[in-house]
Amino acid sequence: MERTLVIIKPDAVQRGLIGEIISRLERRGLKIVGLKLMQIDEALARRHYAVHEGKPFFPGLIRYITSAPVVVMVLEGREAIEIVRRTLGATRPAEAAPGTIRADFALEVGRNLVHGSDGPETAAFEVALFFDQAELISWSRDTDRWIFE
Ligand code: IDP
Ligand code: MG
Repeated sequence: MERTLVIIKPDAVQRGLIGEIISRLERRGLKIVGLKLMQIDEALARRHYAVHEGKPFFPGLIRYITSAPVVVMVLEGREAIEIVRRTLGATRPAEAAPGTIRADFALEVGRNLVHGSDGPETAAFEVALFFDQAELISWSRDTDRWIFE
């Protein structure tokens, strides 16, 4: 089973889309093992987005992600990383496939509502960046056998 980090970004929180976004990921069958509302400070934002440091959009990205509360969650499932990325849609909402969160609710790359880890190493790094071990719950779900073969 893989674990991946999702951030419901400030624009999604401000627009009242927390429930909609959690619902889409939850009903897909992914299991929630961590979930909280928080405000990202500048230091955390810089660590999370360190790979983008130096790019023209970096200062705006840090302002955006720290501008209002976010909801962070850890989702678990087979191939959870790729499944989440595909459920979110392409980074640029204009290029996102219809039916994805970014295509259905967003227009611009700088207000694209959600973050999902992009690979196993980043997922492990990001989960540890946002959650203490004690905040992550390993639980057995009675419906797992109806979701996983
Ligand atoms: P991802 O979120 O789909 O992994 P990345 O390329 O890793 O996309 O970029 C991280 C975030 O930085 C994007 O989700 C978006 O919020 C922001 N971003 C990326 N490119 C641009 C841009 O050209 N203008 C403004 N913001 C951008
Ligand atoms: Mg990325």
